[in-house]
Amino acid sequence: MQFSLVAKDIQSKARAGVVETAHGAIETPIFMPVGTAGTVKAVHQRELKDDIKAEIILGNTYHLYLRPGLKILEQAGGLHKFNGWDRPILTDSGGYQVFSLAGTRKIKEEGVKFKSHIDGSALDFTPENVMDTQRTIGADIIMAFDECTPYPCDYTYAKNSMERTHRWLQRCVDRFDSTEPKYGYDQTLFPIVQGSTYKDLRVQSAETIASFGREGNAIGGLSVGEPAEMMYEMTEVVCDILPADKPRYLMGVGTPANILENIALGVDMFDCVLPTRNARNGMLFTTQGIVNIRNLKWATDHSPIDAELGGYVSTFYSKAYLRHLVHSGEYLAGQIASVHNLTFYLWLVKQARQHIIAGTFRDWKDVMVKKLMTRL
Ligand code: PRF
Repeated sequence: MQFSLVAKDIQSKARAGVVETAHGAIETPIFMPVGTAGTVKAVHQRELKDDIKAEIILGNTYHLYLRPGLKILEQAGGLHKFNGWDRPILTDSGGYQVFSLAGTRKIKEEGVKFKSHIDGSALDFTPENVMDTQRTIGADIIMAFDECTPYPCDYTYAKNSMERTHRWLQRCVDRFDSTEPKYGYDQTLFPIVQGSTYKDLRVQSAETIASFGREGNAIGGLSVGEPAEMMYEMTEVVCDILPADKPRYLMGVGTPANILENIALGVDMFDCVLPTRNARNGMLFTTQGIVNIRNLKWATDHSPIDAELGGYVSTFYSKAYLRHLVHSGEYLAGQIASVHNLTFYLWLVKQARQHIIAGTFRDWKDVMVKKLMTRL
């Protein structure tokens, strides 16, 4: 993997860059649609490419390990071959899903023992086997096995957990560096900064993570319920320490405003279920603000979902029609809303990139943050 910086904003810490992987290039800042189980819910690969213009998608080790399982993924020749997405893929390690989804779990130095959320069977994730699993899934970028602490989290727990995450990282690196890719193309391992909402822990963690000298770095443990200002404070502390010549990935963030504010602090990559999950509940992110398409006020609005955004579904279908589909419980509602929201998220980061290159990012961002979070 290669990263090159294309431009730096003069008014903020925002950057524009290019990440090159074995499955093609990604222009940063970028948003990665979440495809937990090897599918971005309700969206065809062709729509992801042609309409949404996604450049990289995310998969989850935890879900893919449970279903379809490693045997089938290996038979297929990896996840790219299995789902037909021939562009870059990043897999999260399970370090978050185990803590958010799994039932009873026991965290030990060796790893985490927990029960499957599907059939209750006993599972055991260790830094080593999570590296092996991600080798088999075959993502271009794979993530270290970490613990994402909840918010709030007491200092002692956060410190002990962070230190264990660092020890787990050493084991991830040892395993990853002593194994080969399974399908003939390179993979790269990103470590994850933790440290909850404590500045001194974030500094320690960022310094430790940077010292591993990997090709990219991630920031975890944020957007777990803390106030947005606290998240920005932590992101800034961490971005100022992580090397400038490597991409920085903020995991599981966020709203359009969160994304723009974190770009301004030096983050390059994002993922979040928000655009797709909220789409399935009738919440649309548009260039004019937030639309709850279930509201009566849209019943007679025959204008396009988002004329300014452009793109196929957002200009072809009207708000009134989409509202009708939602109220009728039609499958197409979730499909249209998901494609729309993702098109919007990809448009947003592309606009950010263009403004960074033009040197107008911060002024544009300040206007957009207010506009995009207005409820229409
Ligand atoms: N760790 C991992 N995945 C994540 C997170 C984390 O801390 C988060 C936190 N927002 C989202 N996804 N491995």
